Amino acid sequence: MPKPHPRQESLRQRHLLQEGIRKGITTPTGLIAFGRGEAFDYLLGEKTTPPAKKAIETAAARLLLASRPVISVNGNTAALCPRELIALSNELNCPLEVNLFYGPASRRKKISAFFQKRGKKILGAQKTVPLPGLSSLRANVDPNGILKADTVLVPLEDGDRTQALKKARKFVIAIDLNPLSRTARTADISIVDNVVRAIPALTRQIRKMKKQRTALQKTLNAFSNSRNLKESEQIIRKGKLS
Ligand code: PTJ
Repeated sequence: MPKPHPRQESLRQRHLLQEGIRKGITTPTGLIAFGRGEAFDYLLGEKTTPPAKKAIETAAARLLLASRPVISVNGNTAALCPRELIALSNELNCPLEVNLFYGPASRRKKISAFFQKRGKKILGAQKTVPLPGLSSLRANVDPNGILKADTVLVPLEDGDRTQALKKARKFVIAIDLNPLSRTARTADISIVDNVVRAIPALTRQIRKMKKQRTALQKTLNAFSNSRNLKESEQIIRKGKLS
């Protein structure tokens, strides 16, 4: 990687995905999904915007209030921010679960081994059961993980699963750079930010809010996902807050 380079961080993320594909943990289609996300990120100034900060604060409150939170991991997030995902799951004392859209099924085992190498056992690579209302591979969930979860964090997701999770009465927190996506519109809280920034920001926020537990429900009640998404959309369309 050329150093220094004005687009160094972007090159770093692309390189991580390229490596993910080489290791067999990321699907080649993940590059296309990332490219779309990168375009939105460019328009958002490649920063965690004020509406994203609000969504992160609210997501932290909900994750601290949840009785069985689970963090879903796919091929892109495994490649982009594995250590950050482990730190978040340790901070919350909740499981990571691999859940993939694309085959082959062996990719689940590779992702599980990838985390195991970093000292973290994750769910979703052993016995799975179908989540009702979903025809894609994403329907395969761990009976002790997403199936029983009350809150699921879904970074970089597709709309169908978010809808299926909602139908299964889960509280869904999404991280998606596209404020117009079905995922962003269906989730209860959508963080319009790059996972690479959002996951560590969420961990920091949880650490901070653990000390002020009483305000959690108030923070959650004050949040409107549709209003927050509109604010992100305004930044993208007009380059400023509404
Ligand atoms: O590993 P798999 O098989 O589960 O597949 C993962 C991908 C991401 C390929 C799959 O879920 C997929 O095709 O996703 P979509 O439907 O293309 O949606 C991806 C969404 O994530 C889009 O709205 C992108 O804008 C957004 N996105 C891409 N990169 C990032 C992102 N959001 C946050 N951070 C990113 N780095």
